Amino acid sequence: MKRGEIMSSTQFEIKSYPDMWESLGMDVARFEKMRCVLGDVFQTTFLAQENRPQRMDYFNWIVSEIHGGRIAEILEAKKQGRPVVGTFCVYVPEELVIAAGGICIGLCGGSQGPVPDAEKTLPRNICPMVKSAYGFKVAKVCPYFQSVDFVYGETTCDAKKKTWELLNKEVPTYVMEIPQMKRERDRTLWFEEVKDFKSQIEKVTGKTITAEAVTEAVKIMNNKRKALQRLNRLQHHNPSPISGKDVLLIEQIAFYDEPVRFAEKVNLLCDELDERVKKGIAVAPTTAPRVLVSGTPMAMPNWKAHNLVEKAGGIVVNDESCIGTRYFKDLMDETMTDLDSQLKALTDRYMKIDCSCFTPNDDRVDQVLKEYRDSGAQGILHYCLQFCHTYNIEAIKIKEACEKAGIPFLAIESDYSPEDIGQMQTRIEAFLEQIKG
Ligand code: BJ8
Repeated sequence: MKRGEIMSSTQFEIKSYPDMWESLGMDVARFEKMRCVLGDVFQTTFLAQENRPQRMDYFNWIVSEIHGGRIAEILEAKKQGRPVVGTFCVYVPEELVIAAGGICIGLCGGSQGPVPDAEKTLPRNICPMVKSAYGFKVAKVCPYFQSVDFVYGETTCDAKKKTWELLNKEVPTYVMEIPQMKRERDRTLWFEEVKDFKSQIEKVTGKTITAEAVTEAVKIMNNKRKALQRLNRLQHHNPSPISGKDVLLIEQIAFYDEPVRFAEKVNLLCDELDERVKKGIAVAPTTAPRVLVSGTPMAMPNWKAHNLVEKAGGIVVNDESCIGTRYFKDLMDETMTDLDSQLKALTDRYMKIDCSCFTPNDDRVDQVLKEYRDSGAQGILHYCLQFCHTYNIEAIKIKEACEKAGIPFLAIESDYSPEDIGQMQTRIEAFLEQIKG
């Protein structure tokens, strides 16, 4: 199967690369089983949708090669001496990795599979995203984890920052301190951390990051973010030319794919969506309840909430999370030409991200309401991963703001196990009924 060829649901499989996985020191037998399960879930969740845009074929292809073709590209880059850096948070500035000629890969775990492996060491009552990611590494069932030169964690939440100390025994793990407030003194600290991040990348790679390289990297990342913004605007159209599930999938792929190619493919898809809008081709009727999903990020393959909303006849029209708008809503100033100004502009750009680990974080409440209005949503589903205290508590403020504005609101706390699907389905169906009035 060549990239971009039309792929029917019966042809789909996630490709197997046992020799490559063996060479990466993976548990191949176990990973084979996970590959098959993922392929089946992808087929029923995505390929069974009716009337999908044809240019989703590229993203299907990426999923089919997610453990092979993309890994081969990464290993080839490594051979050329380009650094491969794993990250877990959108506060870590990708631009500097790209400026060093490197590849940045999001390693957040979105699967229940390796959670029991993590629970042999980590407490059970912490965030599933952290357990999943750690489990992927200790069980040796993630080719990305096995391919990175080092990982860069951060101090956003307690579960993450303490897990980095353990992860460091498995793979070199550096940590960026993210302050918890946004005062001038916090900006000063953050700027120092951005400079340290740059120095660390230079030290590990033996390369000096120049202002010219940063300029180029900023353009690459801005173009990628602009493409995602365009997709987000098209998703807002009523009737929607693309499902919320497909948009989520693309947003997840953004953390794995090569950024220039990815932006080009997203723009090509958006051209098709523009045509669909003109012709009135839609994936749901105008009467379908329109839901904005807000909260904790959903790492691949966490498609649970979107799947339930759309199976129940609703449509997800916006993702206010770090997989969604928090990742791409802010662009970087491209006018800076010296390194000091560039690093300051990078600090400013990243400080705009309104994660609940900050206090106060009222900008996020305003942003959620803004995205609600911009997207033409009719209700807000606050999705929180279990044991994520900051998002869970911040949901109270979002709920209060929704009550004040008369916006239907539903808060769901979930993990990656299938056990709560029935209960979630009932609550989501009732929520959609409430929206319909
Ligand atoms: S900027 S949302 S990517 S920290 S969900 S691991 S916070 S316990 S993912 Fe996040 Fe950066 Fe914030 Fe975004 Fe901890 Fe909460 Fe789990 Fe979280």
